[in-house]
Amino acid sequence: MATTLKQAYQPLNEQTVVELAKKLELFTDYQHIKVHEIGDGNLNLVFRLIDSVTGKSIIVKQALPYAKVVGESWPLTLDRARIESHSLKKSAEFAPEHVPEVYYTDHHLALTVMEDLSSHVILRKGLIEGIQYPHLAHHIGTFIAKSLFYTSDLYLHPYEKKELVQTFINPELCKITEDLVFTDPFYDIDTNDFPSELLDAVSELWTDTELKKRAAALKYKFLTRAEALLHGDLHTGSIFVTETTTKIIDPEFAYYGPQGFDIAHFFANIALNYAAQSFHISDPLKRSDYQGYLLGVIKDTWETFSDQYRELWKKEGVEAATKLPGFEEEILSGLFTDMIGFAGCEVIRRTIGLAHVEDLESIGDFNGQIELKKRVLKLGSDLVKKAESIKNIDEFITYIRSV
Ligand code: SR1
Ligand code: MG
Repeated sequence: MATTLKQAYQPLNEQTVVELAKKLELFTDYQHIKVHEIGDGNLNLVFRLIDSVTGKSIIVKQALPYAKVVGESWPLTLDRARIESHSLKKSAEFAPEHVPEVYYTDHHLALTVMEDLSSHVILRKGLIEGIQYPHLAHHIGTFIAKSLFYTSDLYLHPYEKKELVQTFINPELCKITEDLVFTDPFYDIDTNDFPSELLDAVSELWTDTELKKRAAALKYKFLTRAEALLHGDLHTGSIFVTETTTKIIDPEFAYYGPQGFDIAHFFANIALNYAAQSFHISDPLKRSDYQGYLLGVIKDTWETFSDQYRELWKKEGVEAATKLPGFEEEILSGLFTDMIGFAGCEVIRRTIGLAHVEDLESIGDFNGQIELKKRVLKLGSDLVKKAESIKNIDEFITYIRSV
């Protein structure tokens, strides 16, 4: 494969991406190459190239200089492609089975050539269809434990850790989260998006000073705590699954932040699916079985995560503090409390903020959807305000069950 293109940035299309593949010698023959733009996210172009004779396929992902979800009026740094490829490569050092392999990156063109995961489906879609993934909890718990531990001061030399903090300085993408997750949903700001039928419920949030203070405190942690390298946007649309494999994709929001953030976003999105299943599955027995599965995913993910984190701490911790008896429990308990609050913010913003989730939006019964969203907002608000008093994963699950 050629090593550098030295080309100025321009957005690719289905023709120019083949030219690029030729220059990079990604295939040996181009007669039977088929190309499709398959990006359905908010921000990027994603091309799938396949040789229809050999079956070999690859993904070329390119950042656009604006947020696709809004349009060219919202400019957005191309540097996120660098962040994404660095993050995928970092994760491949300790969890290669859970990320797509990166074949090539070009920071000028803001692109990454990577493994095609078309044999997988986006977890959010699978969950909406009511499919169970038996290894999901174990895989996500493992991935998060390793990501947090191996990129933290517990394991790295402080110089190495600070170098990584620098590599992953990601101000523009962090600002999106700071605004869309922690600020806008709590104020009357025009990025918010909800039907007028929700105005009373939303106004209650906007006038709840305690809620706003708690959300501000969580935002402050997001702004200031460089604890470990995060994915930064670990919702169920950032996870590819099959029955046996789990791949985490799209880490363009990666940065050094508070440890409870990623697991919170995973749990919040599972909780949103749990809520939506009251409408997606009409048979009460099947519904209760599936909702039980979802709560089991939350419990098993937390248990896998905390067990593995403790194990890594014990066996591979190098920082002096890792030798202090009981200190890991203090850190885990703080992480747990942060996690509850972050999950509450994510639940709220996915209901009334700029970026919604298909789980809720695909509910056909409009009045039912509105009533459910009111309960979801109450859940989010409770989680943010009562984070300190929720002491373990079973209590967290009890809150979700009440939605
Ligand atoms: C303008 S980006 C909107 C949302 O999409 C991404 O996936 C992040 O979740 C972001 O908040
Ligand atoms: Mg994404």
